[in-house]
Amino acid sequence: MKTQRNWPKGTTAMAALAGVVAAAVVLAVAELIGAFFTARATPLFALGSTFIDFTPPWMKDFAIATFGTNDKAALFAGMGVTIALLACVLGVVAFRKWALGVLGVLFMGAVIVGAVVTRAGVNPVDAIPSILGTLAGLVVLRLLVAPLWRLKAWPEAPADQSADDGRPATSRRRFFAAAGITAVGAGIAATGGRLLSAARSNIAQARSAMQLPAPAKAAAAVPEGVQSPVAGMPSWLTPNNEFYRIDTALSVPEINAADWELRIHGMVEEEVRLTFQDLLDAELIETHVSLTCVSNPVGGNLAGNAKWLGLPIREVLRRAKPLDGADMVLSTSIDGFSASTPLEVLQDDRDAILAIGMNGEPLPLEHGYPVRMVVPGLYGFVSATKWVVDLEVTRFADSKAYWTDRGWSERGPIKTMARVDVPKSFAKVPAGKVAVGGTAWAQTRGITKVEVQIDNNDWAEAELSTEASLVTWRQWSYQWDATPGPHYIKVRATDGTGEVQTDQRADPVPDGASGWQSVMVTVQ
Ligand SMILES: Nc1nc2c(c(=O)[nH]1)N[C@H]1C(S)=C(S)[C@@H](COP(=O)(O)O)O[C@H]1N2
Ligand SMILES: [Mo]
Repeated sequence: MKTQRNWPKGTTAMAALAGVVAAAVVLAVAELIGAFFTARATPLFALGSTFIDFTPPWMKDFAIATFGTNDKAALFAGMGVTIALLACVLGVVAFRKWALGVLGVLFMGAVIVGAVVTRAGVNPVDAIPSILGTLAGLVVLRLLVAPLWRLKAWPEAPADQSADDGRPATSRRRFFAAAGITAVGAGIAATGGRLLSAARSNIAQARSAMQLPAPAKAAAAVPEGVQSPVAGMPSWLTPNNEFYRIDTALSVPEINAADWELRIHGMVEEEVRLTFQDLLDAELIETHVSLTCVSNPVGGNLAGNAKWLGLPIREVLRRAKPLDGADMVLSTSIDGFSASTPLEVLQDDRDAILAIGMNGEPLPLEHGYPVRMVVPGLYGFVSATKWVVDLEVTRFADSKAYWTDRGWSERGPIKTMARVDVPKSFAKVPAGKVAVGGTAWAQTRGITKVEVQIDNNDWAEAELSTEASLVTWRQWSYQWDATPGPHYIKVRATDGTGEVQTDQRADPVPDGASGWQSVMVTVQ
């Protein structure tokens, strides 16, 4: 049977383009109207966040290994391509069978609305931008597809039709003009939406204006010599803008410090509520602590060292009085992320804190403003909850944290790790004396030795920089007499318990990577 697809060439491509323009309108209108709602309610953020929540551990691991801290940009790019492809299909479907196209668009709209309303801290009214965006997209799709239908009718139309309306060339011109104007309009609406929501948010301004109180107990002075003398080493103290960032938040939660409240509840004698003012008024301590991400591959740079200002969590727990049998604190962020931390770790003298300051400034928004947890010795995924609003005293047997539900471990003590920072992998260096430098960490146990092995020679002891504390990383350096040719530099650390870093290779999933880093360099 012969189909009656006698449309001029290119009509299907134009229909696909109509779909893409309509999708752009959906997103742009939602973005513009969304400026008056929570940022997490815009379609891209909601869809992306939902996608992240359903990401299996191997894929998260892959994304971080491949894109590092650019994983979010990669996600947006992937989403953009997927949405554009779906939009092409919907455009063609709408052109062939309008009713089916409408159904498809409404289905996509429903998916977006579903993603929006299921985000933590999002209200049903926050669906309004997505609903209006979907309707606007539907209208645009109709307006763009209709002239294409006239193209289809053209070959059978009488040649003497007076108006040139419907003539392929005219229809085509009109189509591209309409599509172009709509696309530009969508771009303006989207940009306007971004600017508007930035202008409406005064959280960043409130943060810059905030004065941190002086600590009741200042950090121990950093001794001389913590910085390795090797040129090109990262700074012992990581500046805030260079501190690695890892989280599931596609848009940084914006919390008004004046509205912030922390609820401590669950297996406690007394429920406690803490305001930001309570924190400002409390006896705060300052402490240097190195954070590490469980997703850090061997040799990776998902670790940082900062001076934190905050209230020891044990003080808060002392007021709440945990009940017998409790062994875990589930901390939850305003955006739904959660971490399971052993109760005793928050009560011992390691100074786990509710931090409000980072390197002398209020926490940067992306590092948890106004309040986050900092727990020495544990990977971030089980301890370092940013934008924290809830502490539930509970039991490991009763509750699971965000990543534990996704195949990662329920506990996460940091594994001993040594890293080569200089020279870089695959570097070319001149023969002779080569300065090798790196960083090692084993928070709460400390680093007592770092050894370097060139090719298969004997292990040689590196020179350790001064140790600041057991909960901060330690730099090291090594003088290497390099001979021409390709060489491998291997490194391993020994922690304060005398245990040598294992050479047993393990992936980050489920509880952190292990193994020795080996760096290939070419000596010329
Ligand atoms: N709210 C929230 N807090 C979070 C996370 C998150 O996804 N959401 N990620 C955790 C992980 S896995 C790590 S390694 C640290 C990283 O903290 P940083 O981004 O300040 O370096 O934050 C932790 N706190
Ligand atoms: Mo992490």
